[in-house]
Amino acid sequence: MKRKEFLKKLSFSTATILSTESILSSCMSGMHHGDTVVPQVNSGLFINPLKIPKTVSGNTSLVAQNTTEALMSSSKVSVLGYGEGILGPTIRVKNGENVNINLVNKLSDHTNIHWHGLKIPADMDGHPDQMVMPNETFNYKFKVNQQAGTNWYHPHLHESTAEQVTLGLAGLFIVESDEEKALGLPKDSQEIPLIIQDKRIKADGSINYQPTMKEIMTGYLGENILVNGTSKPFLDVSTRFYRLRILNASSARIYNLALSNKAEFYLIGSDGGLLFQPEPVRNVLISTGERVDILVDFSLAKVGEVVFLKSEPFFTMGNAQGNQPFDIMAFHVKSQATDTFKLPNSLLNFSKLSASTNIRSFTLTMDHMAKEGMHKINNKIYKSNRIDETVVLGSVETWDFDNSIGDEAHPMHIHGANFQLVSRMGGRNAIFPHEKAWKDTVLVGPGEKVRVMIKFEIKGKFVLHCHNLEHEDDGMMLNFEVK
Ligand SMILES: [Cu+2]
Repeated sequence: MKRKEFLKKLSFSTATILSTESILSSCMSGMHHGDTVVPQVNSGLFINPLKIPKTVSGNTSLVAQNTTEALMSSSKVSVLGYGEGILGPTIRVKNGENVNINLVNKLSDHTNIHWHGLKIPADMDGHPDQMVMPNETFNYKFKVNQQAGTNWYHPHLHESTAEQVTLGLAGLFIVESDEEKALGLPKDSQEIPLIIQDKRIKADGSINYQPTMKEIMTGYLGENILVNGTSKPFLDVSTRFYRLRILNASSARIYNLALSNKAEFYLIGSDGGLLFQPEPVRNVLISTGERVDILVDFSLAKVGEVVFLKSEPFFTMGNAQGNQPFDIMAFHVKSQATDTFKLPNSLLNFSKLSASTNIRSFTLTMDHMAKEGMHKINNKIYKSNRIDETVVLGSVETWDFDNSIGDEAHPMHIHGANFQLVSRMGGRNAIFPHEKAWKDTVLVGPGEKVRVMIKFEIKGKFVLHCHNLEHEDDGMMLNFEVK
């Protein structure tokens, strides 16, 4: 059976088994556009002040728990968080610092923390083997040894990562350095973290994470776009430069970020830290797990103007999403300001990897007839006790993520190492400005083969996986060991 026919049959059969509640809530919370879940576009004003997660040091305690949050209205609903309310605090440390974070598991389920983007020892990385059971604690202790950048943390379990992240377990982990400080980038109230997630909302206002069979294939897409756990958010700004540290913590939704006034903005960083130089762009496609650090010059707008951060349509990532524009948040340009900030010509000098000792290829496929796990890497699904690849410590290798025959998007993420892009063949056929820095997650679109060079500096057992969290939970992951 061809995949399209299969999808047609499947969408019919899943429609018949949907519960009354999910039919009701999907009718209430958004539109289904054929097979596509479309974000609500013109449904209400952006009237909720953007929540900003509190900032804590690297010496803290995170309590994973059931908590409440006013998500869609002023009445509080049940969510998950690393403290009071949805999400977790922003952890802010300086490169070289020792981190000591105690995770307390107050959930009824097991959990753990993966420090996405941090290059730390394998036994602290939150491998799916390393579980923290209910009512137990785990002390994450490591030294930060990497350049300044926007990283994040979230649970990393085999088969239930998506649910815990979607219900609220995620937070930012920002690394600072003297080199970065010397650039004088906008800070304090001009440095804004934006954690973007899409959610499906039940009739009672709480989050509905019950992916259908189709969504296990394509990824869970919610109709409501939240930023820092705020629905329809706005932020007051003045006519000056702002630094926005943006994380896509959605399960599967990709955003083509742009400003509603079509103004240029400047990419200054990506997953693994700063770029060589600011890159002026008018849009950036950010897949799940990726971060972009951007500068927006609101002096190009007039006082009284409203500028939206929005997602523009895109047509290169399969059929499930991308064909509608929608607003994400509003910036109210409220006051005039004199800005002394000058955009630097250069940001950070880092060496380009140029020689590797080995090439490995990872073929990404979707086998809808498979008995366990439809999404595969090299025709395998994840097995925790199987080491799929062994890598020599200190080596630089070339890895190909090959989605040439696939028709879905796979944001591929590696733990315990960073990489640099070498090429993208097929599909979009280009390396984009935000991909010109160290990265840990790269979007491999349908028909694309992305080649990266990876430097392996930490020994131990780590995972490579797709960061579409439904794909990951379905088994699109493998182990590699550096020794
Ligand atoms: Cu995937």
